[in-house]
Amino acid sequence: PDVCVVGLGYIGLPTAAVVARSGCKVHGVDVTQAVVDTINRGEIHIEEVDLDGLVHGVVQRGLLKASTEMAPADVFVIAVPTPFDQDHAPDISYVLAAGEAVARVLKPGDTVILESTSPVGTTEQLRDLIAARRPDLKCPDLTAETPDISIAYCPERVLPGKILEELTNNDRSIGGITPRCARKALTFYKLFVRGTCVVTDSRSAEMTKLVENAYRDVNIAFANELSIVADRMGLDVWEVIRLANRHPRVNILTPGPGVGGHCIAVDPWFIVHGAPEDTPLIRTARGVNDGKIHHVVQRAEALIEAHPGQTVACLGLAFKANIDDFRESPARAVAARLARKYGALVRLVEPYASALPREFEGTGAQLIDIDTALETCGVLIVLVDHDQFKAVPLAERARHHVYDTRGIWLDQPKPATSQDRENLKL
Ligand code: SAJ
Repeated sequence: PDVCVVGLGYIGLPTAAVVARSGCKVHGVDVTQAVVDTINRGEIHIEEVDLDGLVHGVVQRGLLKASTEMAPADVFVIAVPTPFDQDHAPDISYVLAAGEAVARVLKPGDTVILESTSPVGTTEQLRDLIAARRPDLKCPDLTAETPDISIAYCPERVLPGKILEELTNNDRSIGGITPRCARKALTFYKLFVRGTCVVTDSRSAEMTKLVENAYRDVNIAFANELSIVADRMGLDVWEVIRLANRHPRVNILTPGPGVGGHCIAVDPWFIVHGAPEDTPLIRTARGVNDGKIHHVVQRAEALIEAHPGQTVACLGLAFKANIDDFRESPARAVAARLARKYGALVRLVEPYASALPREFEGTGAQLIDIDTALETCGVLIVLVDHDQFKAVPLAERARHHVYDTRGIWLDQPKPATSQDRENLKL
């Protein structure tokens, strides 16, 4: 089939490239002209392992073309952002705008697939919008026996840093407005997915996506809360988790400076917003993970003030290990607060950054490499578990005053499960 991918960001661009690699002609649509121009030159505007070579190849072979304009196709994949507002209410305006644009070019036989993380019921809203704009097309609902088009919700579940691998190998939920819609969407995913595609209805698939990230958030919150309790009790949280995880049915995740990224800290709010009375646990977990940043700042300040005049190296700004994504990063938030307070005493080590983010301007804080940090800084605050930091020899670490928020500098192995260690190993 000819495929149109709407939204060429972290999900849309890799998806467009993988679909094109399977031999389909792909038309990518993005509202930003610069993004379109970059892709049409065979280059990419985001960082992701192996994506540059793949995009270059499919653009050269004429299989992927980007544009700011919608074009007719057989399958439409919508992968636009769904942010939330100040009250944590989901904003699906980009999805609906994409739906408007798709509706204009739809023809009988087409399939429309929504991939954006969305509150429950969004796919039905998309169907209602298309039905209103295109009264000439019979839209799917459980009473229409032979609809002209199919509409489905099929969320992505790829891990940044492993997107291309997980895009093909992960299982997928395929949620149709009707079973027929699900079967049509399934045919499309079979073109490039090696994992199992499990068919369901659109509302269950929407909720499943939110549940996956809320599950992770709640479990990380448990680990983060334990780390705060352990600090108060003078216990080593890593030792406690390591021991507890020897129990065959206990599997505690890894504490850190908080939860970053664009999904786990956002998606739980979509559930809370849909059922505010019934979600005290999910809401509290968000509060615990956001609050961990303040705890880390306080502990770092106590260590810094216990060693007056010593220079401080904050190790890591990224939102997690071995990636160059600094958006919504708790490490960056902690480092910025320390830089504002201690100014030129603070150094930042981030192997994935070539310059410091704007909030560090004027603080006096400087970007240095890990070797310089080990040579010149008395206090080390580990904020990200980059491999480069894990490789620092034990003797070097012992010469410094260390606050290790990620537990990478333990003599013991990390307390996460082997599966989790695998997931986090990018
Ligand atoms: N983190 C911890 N402790 C842990 C695990 C993670 O502090 O034990 C922190 C990380 O450092 C990071 C944040 O949580 O700041 C999120 O990292 P992550 O690796 O858990 O997840 P993301 O945000 O990169 O990707 C998630 C994934 N969801 C799940 O694992 C359930 C991914 O599969 C989704 O596709 C993605 O969200 C998404 O797009 O929704």
